[in-house]
Amino acid sequence: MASWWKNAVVYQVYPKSFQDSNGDGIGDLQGIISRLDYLEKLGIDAIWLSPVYQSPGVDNGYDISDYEAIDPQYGTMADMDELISKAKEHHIKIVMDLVVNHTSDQHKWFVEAKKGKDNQYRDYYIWRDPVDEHEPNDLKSAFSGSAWKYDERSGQYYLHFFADQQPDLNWQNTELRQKIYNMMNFWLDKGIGGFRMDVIELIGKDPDKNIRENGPMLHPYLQEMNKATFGKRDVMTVGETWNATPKIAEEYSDPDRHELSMVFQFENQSLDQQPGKEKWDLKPLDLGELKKVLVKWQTKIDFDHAWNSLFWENHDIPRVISRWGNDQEYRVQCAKMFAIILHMMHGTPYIFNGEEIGMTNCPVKNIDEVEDIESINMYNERLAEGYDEEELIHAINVKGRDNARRPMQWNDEKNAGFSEVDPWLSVNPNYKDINVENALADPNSIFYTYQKLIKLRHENPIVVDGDFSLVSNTQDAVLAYYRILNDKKWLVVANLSNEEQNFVSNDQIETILSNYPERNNVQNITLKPYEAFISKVIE
Ligand code: TEU
Ligand code: CA
Repeated sequence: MASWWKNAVVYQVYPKSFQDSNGDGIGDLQGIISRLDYLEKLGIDAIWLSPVYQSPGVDNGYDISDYEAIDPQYGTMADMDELISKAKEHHIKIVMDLVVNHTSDQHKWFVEAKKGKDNQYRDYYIWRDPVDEHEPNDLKSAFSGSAWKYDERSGQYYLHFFADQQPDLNWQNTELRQKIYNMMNFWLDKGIGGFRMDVIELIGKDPDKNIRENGPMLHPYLQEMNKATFGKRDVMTVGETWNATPKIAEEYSDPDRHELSMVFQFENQSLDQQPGKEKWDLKPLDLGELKKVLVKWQTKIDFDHAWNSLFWENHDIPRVISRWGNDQEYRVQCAKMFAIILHMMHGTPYIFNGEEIGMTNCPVKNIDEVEDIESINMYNERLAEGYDEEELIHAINVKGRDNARRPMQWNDEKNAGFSEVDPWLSVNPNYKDINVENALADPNSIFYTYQKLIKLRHENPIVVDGDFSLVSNTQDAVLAYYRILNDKKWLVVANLSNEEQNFVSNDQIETILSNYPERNNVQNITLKPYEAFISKVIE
């Protein structure tokens, strides 16, 4: 079967922040439907829809209480069916978020399981007796504190790698696995385009051996899932894997192993983090290290027998131009540069909503302005440990998840055209300048760079299948590479920095796309801050 997802560009919609259609300050399914024309104009092939299932919303929908129901704040199952079919008319597939490492504590399985040790759902979750009247071991939650929560009624602890309202499912239970596969088939039968799999690397966990990610049963479970659900369907699957190496990414995506289409890897997320510490413990950025990681993931994957994703942003990480670029005087140039280098690499690119207009981080002054559970828990824990408040707010402004979750900026009207009422999370004040309406009206906008990049991929097999080859004799802040397919050769050159950089090559070129005036030679040139271009190498 031809793999459509190798030629595709996927657009992530964070539903709560995309478009409110009924004036309650919360984005919803009808809102997304109303923006399909816009997404078709951009040219994307699929939407990855962050969770819209029934949920108490402790972690914005990543705590699911019913996998086969739509949360009323987003609409109804009829709206969901309408989104799938209307998107299809716009040549867009809907990729659902599959969150099966854990459920909400309000899911009926957990409500039952809590009733007692002999409840038929008890073993769907992970329960352990106290050890010396304490937690069974030192496993930590990603959202601060222990991963074990004491349950008074039974005198046992349950495992939660995220919030305590997100109990971990016990994948060792065969019946539970079957229920999940049935649920996946329920969605596949609706004609969805596939699944993005939340923290899928955790499902092989073995808490007694302190194993979180990459447990021994991870790949067997995925092979079993593949066979029971999507294996024979023409859909894409992408696993979220914070701890993948190129070798592990190949294991997931080698078609002969019948697991997933590709994974997300996050190696560049730790480049601003002190070794062995947490994401909040910042260290200065080094463009050379960023380049190294980018190149590593292009060269250490065998794309003939594996595949991978390409992305800068999602709902858990800061805006790329704020983190790695300059979101002030060079905002437009650097946004286009990041777009160019990513979309010309080998793999399937993802765009996070707002990235295509260069939306930026949005700093807060006070913890009261923060919505995200991860930031709030970290703040409370560290404040109690004696950390400096200002330092904590700074870390939240640099790395906090609310940065990327601000409402989509559609125009310069009230609430950026996102909602008629005050949104659940306030809009970034820069919406007066940075918005979709302005971007569409300006032929030089970031939006049109993304549109052209998508078109280049769709029209040129070299972008999809060309080999990647690094131009190695450059400075750290310059990333230059070839894509090569048969007798065709493209050269991509980018200055990752805000200073001029030198670049030397013997190639004769013709520019295909650039973020500064076109170059007609690369003999010995001075690249402008964040300059980037794609060119055809001619004999
Ligand atoms: O993210 C997994 C995950 O590991 C993140 O929580 C990560 O640790 C953090 O965001 C970055 O520091 C997925 C979802 O994408 C995230 O939104 C959920 O909160 C989480 O799983 C639990 O479902
Ligand atoms: Ca709404």
